Amino acid sequence: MSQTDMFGEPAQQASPAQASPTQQAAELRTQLHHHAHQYYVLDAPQIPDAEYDRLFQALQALEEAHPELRTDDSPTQRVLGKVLDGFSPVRHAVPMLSIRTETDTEATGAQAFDARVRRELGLTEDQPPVEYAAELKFDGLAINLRYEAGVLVQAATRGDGEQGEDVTQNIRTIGQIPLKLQCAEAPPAVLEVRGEVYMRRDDFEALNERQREHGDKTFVNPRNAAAGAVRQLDPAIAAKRPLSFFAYGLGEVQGWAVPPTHSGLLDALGEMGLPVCAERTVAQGASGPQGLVVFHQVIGQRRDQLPFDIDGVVYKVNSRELQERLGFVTREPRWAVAHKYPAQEQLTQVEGIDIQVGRTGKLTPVARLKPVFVGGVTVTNATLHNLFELRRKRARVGDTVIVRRAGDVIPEVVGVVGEARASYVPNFRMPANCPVCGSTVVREPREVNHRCTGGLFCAAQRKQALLHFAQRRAMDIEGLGDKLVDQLVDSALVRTLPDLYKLGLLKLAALDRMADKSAQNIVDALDKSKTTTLPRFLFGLGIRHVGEATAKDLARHFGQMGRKDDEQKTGIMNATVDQLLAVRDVGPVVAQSIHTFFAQPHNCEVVEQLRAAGVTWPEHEPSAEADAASLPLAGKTLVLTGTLPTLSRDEAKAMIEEAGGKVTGSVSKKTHYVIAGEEAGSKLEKAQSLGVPVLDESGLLALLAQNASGAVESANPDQL
Ligand code: D41
Repeated sequence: MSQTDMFGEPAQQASPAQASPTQQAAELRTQLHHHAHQYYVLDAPQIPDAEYDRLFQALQALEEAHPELRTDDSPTQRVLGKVLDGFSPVRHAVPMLSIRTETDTEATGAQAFDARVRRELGLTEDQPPVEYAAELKFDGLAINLRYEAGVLVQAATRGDGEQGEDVTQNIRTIGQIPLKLQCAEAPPAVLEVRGEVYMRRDDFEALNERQREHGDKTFVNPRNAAAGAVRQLDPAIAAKRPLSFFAYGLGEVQGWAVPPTHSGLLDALGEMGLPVCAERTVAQGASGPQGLVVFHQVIGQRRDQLPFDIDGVVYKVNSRELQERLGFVTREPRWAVAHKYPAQEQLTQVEGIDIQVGRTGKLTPVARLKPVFVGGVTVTNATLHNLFELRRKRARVGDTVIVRRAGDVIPEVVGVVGEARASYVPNFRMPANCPVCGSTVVREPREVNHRCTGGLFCAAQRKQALLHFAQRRAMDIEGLGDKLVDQLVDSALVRTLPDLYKLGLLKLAALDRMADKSAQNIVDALDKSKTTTLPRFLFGLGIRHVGEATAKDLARHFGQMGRKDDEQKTGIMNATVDQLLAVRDVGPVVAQSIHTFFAQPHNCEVVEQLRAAGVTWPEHEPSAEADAASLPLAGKTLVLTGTLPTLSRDEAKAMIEEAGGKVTGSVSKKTHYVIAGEEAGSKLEKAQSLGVPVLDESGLLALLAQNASGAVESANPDQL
């Protein structure tokens, strides 16, 4: 919501002519508080931004004309001009406790907590289960908000728990934090709300993007960015850092009947206009702690999809009375525990920066790291992507860096901590020659990547090309992995793809550490791979920009590989750029790349030699019918979720693709249909919230049958 300094006309409906300026100001504030809550907290604005701005400017004009009407809780007073010299200390009325943290990765953490609580309460097995509230553990910084008579008067950091710092000015700039509580009755005389200030991941990305544009320093993660913003001495700068807040507890309270449960407390705080996270649950009944175990698991699976970082979940005894009976030890309540997930970020040292050469010759700088356990695995190296990323992150040998591994993504170096280097470390440079084959390294204009020009002369590219050819989704040569490919290339037994089929038992068995049985398995796998399909073969060739999907499209469109010496000039090998452009989803870059590939005699030679070695695939005549545009699901994007009653996921996917449709992993406004089966999860909810049509299996079959008359007869594109 933009809040400009411009003075506007006071909004008519908000300032009836007979009302006094005091009444007018009060009315405008009420409206503005309400709409700010709708916008920032509920994410459900009821009026356009321009209308909000009009109300805001009307209030500003009124306060300008009558400065005595200005109040601390006025929405005009969020950003105050003064730059601070430092933060004043604040003694907390009630100490800010910390929370006991369990880092064990066992799902049983909740059961251990329950057992401890029951023991401390002196409950025996035959007594009923204790009720628990479970919530997220936000990765931000703890803040105490002090409201007096419903008005925000102070915000302080946790500090050492006894004494923190006064960060009121900066906290006031957070739109989500109400300057005034919404209370049906008289507001509490004193209400201290505790919670976490954090930054959403999208806000963090946008902030870093802005910082980069202005040549300012970027932040390593949302937590650091949030902490920096809260402790920013210039509130005008703090106001530009997009922060958010979630409430999770109380400090001092006077004149308020605190709800008897933690879940009730969070509900009540929500009703007062404070942001509380909806991702929470109450585990009650006989299953008691089991509900917490499930919560921990479910949230753990969805962690990467949340819009903000969390580092665990928190379990709390729900009843206030029991909380009081349990009390605390050494600043940690006995009634709460944080159950952490494996950290997604860890600190470690860069021991070196290596260069990896990929299949297409791309040089990737990779940080060699002191081994560190992160995201559930031990990481020894992490990509730095390219020279520009590396420079941007300022990573050098000897630096302490933050390594992140979220979900299944490749570990990466997020940034460097601290500036001080023990001694001068030269800036990293890309080598002028490929570290593997010595060929010249180039960087094309406007490209960020450096490339080795050695092509298949380069052993690194050869190895990657072989691995690409052998992978499951291509020729599926079982047993031909990293180690074997290294051996085959290093011993010069294999130089080109066709060499693989000349290996034979004797040569394989003669390799180091190769048992006869294993050698036989490889021979069998190679034999088996010879009977393949056109899309697999095409994909396996490793033509730049030709992934699995494009390979399928090409196979469907052309039906045949073709031969260079064919007078008719049919098939993919002979296709002109224009003919290639007629294939669905093939644009100029892809078309050019395919054309260039087959314009190289050595590439055509490879295809011929593979054929000569016995590699075969079924072909068909190119037909207009086979053209994608005429297929029933042409141009449609579908998402599969849950378990379908009769079709496996792969079968359903193949049927959709064969009908010209695309299957993607996530639901968006652009999704045409979601096919939902048993136990469909968040994708189904998302579809419903976006109004994307949802079909079950029979709905899918009906869709496929609709105008299947026009579709290709043979079916699986994989078996063309
Ligand atoms: O999300 C959090 N980081 C979080 C922190 C939470 N959800 N609940 C918390 N509850 C407490 C008690 C039990 C003491 C009210 C906390 C914290 N404390 C906390 N975080 C840092 C210091 C204290």
